[in-house]
Parts: sequence; C-alpha cells; structure tokens
Amino acid sequence: MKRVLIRVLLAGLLGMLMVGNAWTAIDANVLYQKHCAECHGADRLGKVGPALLPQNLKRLRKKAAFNVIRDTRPASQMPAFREILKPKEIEALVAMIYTPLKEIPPWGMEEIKASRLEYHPPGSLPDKPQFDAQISNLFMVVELGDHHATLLNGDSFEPIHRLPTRFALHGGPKWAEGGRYIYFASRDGWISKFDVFNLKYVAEVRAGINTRNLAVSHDGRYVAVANYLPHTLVILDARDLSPLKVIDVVDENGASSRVSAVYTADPRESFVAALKDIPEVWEIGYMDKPPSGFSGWVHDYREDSGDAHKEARFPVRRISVEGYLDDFFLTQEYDRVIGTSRGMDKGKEGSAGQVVDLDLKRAVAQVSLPGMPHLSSAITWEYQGRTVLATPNIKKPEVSIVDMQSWEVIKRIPTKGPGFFMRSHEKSRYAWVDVFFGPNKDLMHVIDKQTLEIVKTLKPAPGKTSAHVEFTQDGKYALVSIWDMDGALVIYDANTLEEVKRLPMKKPSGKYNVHNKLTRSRGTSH
Ligand code: DHE
Repeated sequence: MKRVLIRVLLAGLLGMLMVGNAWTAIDANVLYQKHCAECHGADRLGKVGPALLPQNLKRLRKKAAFNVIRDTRPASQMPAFREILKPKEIEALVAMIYTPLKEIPPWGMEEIKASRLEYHPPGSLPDKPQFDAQISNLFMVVELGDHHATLLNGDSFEPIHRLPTRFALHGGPKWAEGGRYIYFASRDGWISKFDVFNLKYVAEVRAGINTRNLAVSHDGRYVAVANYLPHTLVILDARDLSPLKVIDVVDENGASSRVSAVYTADPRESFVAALKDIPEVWEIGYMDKPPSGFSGWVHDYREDSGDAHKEARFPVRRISVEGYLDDFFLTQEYDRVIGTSRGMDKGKEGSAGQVVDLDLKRAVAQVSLPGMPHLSSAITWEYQGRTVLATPNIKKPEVSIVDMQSWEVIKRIPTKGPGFFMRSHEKSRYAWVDVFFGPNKDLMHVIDKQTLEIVKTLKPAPGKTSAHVEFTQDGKYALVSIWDMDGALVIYDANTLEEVKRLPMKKPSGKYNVHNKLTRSRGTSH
C-alpha cells in the first residue's frame, strides 16, 4: 500500500515542474494563450502569424520548432522566447502545437459563398473618378499600424483618402482595370475589392482561414487566393468576388500542401503557385481556349451557366521540382520560375535556389543563394549586355547579383545587415535595398546599377526601421516607409537622393503604384 502511494506521488511529481519558486504543473494552454494566441490565434488557426497545426508543421521537426520558439527565425516578426520561457515550457508548447485540433472548421465552397458581402453590385457606381488626380500615378500605401491604407496622389504627394482595412494585410494589394479597382488580402483570409474611383469597398469574401496572398488575372477577370489553411487555392470572379472554384492542393497520393504564394503569368494566361509541402509548382490556366499541353478543357465563365463546365475550368498543370518552394520569382518573360527553399541552404552551398522551366516542366539550373533571398522582392535590369537579377538576403548581409543566362552569382554586395525589399525603376540608375534586420535597421542603401557599388546609405529616421521602396511612375521619386507606429512615408528625389517630403503614417509597410504594377515594371514586384 505504502509503495503504491509513493508511486502515485512520484507520478504526480513527474507531471509537475519547478516554475519560479513553486511546484506548478505546466499548463501549455495557459502559456499558449499568454504568449502565442495574440499572433497565432486563440484557436491556433492563425492570425498575424501562421496556423499552428500538425498538418501545417509537417516540414518542421519538433526539435526545430523548439529552436524557433527559443531563438525565433529569420524574417519573422516573432520574438525569441529564450528569456521568457523555460526549456520545459517550450517543450510543452511544442507538444501542444503538434497535437491535432479536435475539429478544424471546414472552409469550402459553401462557407466561402456564405461569407461574401456585397456592398455595391457591379455597374452600380459611377465610372468616373470622384477626385482629381492622374490615376496611373496613384499609390496605395498600406499602414499596418492601425490597419488602414492611404490612397496617395503620386504627383502632388497629397493623401486623397484613408480607408480602414481588414486585420493584418499581407502581400501586395493588386491593382486592376487601369487603377479603377484594388484588391487586398488579409492573413485571416479576407479578400476585399475597393473601387478607387468611388472610394468605396464594393465586395468582400473570406476565401480561407489563413491566407498567403492573392493574384489578379491580367485581364482583370479572376482573383486567385493562396491559402495555408485549408490547403486550397481559391478562384474568385473578380466582378463581385463570388467563388468560382476551390482547388484542393493535393498530390497524386492524396498528401496535401500549404500554398506558398500565387502570381499571375500574363502571357500564359495562367496563375503560377508554389507549394510548401509538395515538391511541385502548379500552373492554373484561366484562358478561354485550352492551349496545347493542357489536358483540361476551359470554358469562358461568362457564358457558362451549367454545372457540367465548372470542373473543367481552371485546369491544373503540375510541375515537379527538387524540394519545396517557399518563395519564388517569375522571369519577365514568364517562362521560368526561380525558387528557393528554406532549409535547403543547410546542405551544400548552392543548393538553395533552382530555375524551373515552366514549358519543359523541370529544373534547368541551380543558383547559389544560401542567404535565403526574399525572391518575391527580386528585380532585374540590363548590366553589361546581359540581364541580371538582384535580391536581398534574409539571412545574410548582402545583395546577390545573378546573371540570368549562366545563373552564376556575379557579385555579392556586402550590406549593413540582412534586407527584405529591393526596388528600382527602368528610368532610374539606382536600385534601393533596405537593411531590415539587426542594429542597422534604420539604414537604406542605394546601389548604382552599372557599377554594382553602394553609392549612398541613407538614414531617414535614426533608430526606426526604414523599409520598402516604390518609385513614382516616371521613376523620378522614391517613396520609403518608416516602419513604426510613429512612422512616416519619406519621399526622395530619386536622382539627387535628397528628401523632398515627409508624411506622418502609422507603420506604413508596402506602397503600390498603379503604373509600375500594371505595366509589370522590372523594378518592382508583380
Ligand atoms: Fe511578406 C510580400 C512571404 C513576412 C511584408 N511576403 C510577400 C510575398 C511573399 C511573402 C511570398 C509576395 C506575395 C505578394 O506580394 O503577392 N513574408 C513572406 C514570408 O514567408 C514571411 C517571411 C513569413 C510570414 O510571416 O509569412 C513574410 N512579410 C513578412 C513580414 O514580417 C512583413 C515584413 C510584415 C507583414 O506584413 O507581415 C512582410 N510581404 C510584406 C509586404 C509584401 C510582402 C509589404 C508586399 C511587397 C510588395 O511590394 O509587393
């Protein structure tokens, strides 16, 4: 009897741990709600941070998850919990996030349809702008600080309108129809269509629970949404955001995957998506007539009234790649994808990047990019008779310059810290890159595109992160964000590199110019 009692007591003690000065059982849920819920959602379904569920953590070993919580990871807004949580507490959190939820809310066609909000049906608002400005030089500036966006006149640099947005937008909002409309995506799945001429939202829909980004077809007819949760790609009718198709992202054996990102490949009339848990790139056609090579049959939805045609629309073409693509860049000709994979750079030097030919359906070259570039931020220009691609690196203080013919890295430009965003313009001799991480995060480098040297380093607001540049449509001015609640948009003369104006803003992140985005300028993301 005595022995049994001792065993029971020991078992009880084993389930408890010393926290502070008292013996307290670790309640992972309490820790989670205190330290994690604000960003990852009280239900673990994701908010500003991604969903924390076993099906979304397949590529992360538990040991690595432990290290992420303890030390954080590159390019993440998450703090390191080394000083806050004890190793056993971190272990308890790891065990928790690898435990399946009893139920994940379904988010399929019916739920998406039911979530749709229509404020103004297509055709019900005037077709003329309700303000006086050159539409092609408008900017939309996202202010993450208080979930707003500012529509800015790119000639006078006067704000036209400030609008509330959904919680935590991510990825570039996408312009359409010459600047009449802009589409926003929030990390919690809301897609919002804003009528810029009338300064009004016209429709919204929740396309996912945890979303990456959106793309709009070059003809403005369709919106594609990339989701982390559920593992789907959603195609919406751009006119009123009604869902047209929910594509389950699964491989031939039924394993599912998060979608890293989706972009539009204009001349191919397709969306291209990179997958995080399946070694494939997907191309989803939105053309009306099927091109050769597509096994599916495509129908113009405008004339489509019958269910029989629905499945045939938006056929998927699978392209096998080596490893998983976390981030990618489409060439200006839209025939190749340059992709990188987190973790692949831990292997041999040079295995981090690969060039995938969309027509040949295979990788045709490797690129040595071990510093984990943020490829959606890469830009290209002509240098000594060849096209080069330039990208900052999230893990390394350098800008990599890659020859796009040989795929050799021809120069590594040392910077004052790892960067996130890089931008230029066809008419500017300079490329701008931020220092986003580390003690020099208030610096912004300006690189001469012909000498590949840093010619000036700006410090727009000492002590505050300066990041993300976008040019006016003529390339004469560069707009920089001061990434702070008490932040600003700083406008520079792009030739003299002198400041010309400063507008106070709440943690402005990205800014998006109608002309540069719609003409697919080589100096910006598309
Ligand atoms: Fe982004 C774009 C991925 C974290 C701000 N980011 C993108 C795109 C991808 C991407 C694939 C291109 C989509 C597009 O524009 O349609 N971002 C990732 C990540 O994997 C990463 C590292 C981790 C994550 O949390 O998802 C990440 N991103 C961040 C941030 O922490 C940033 C700095 C703040 C935030 O908003 O969360 C951030 N990402 C941005 C911005 C763009 C973006 C402002 C659009 C840039 C543009 O000019 O187009």
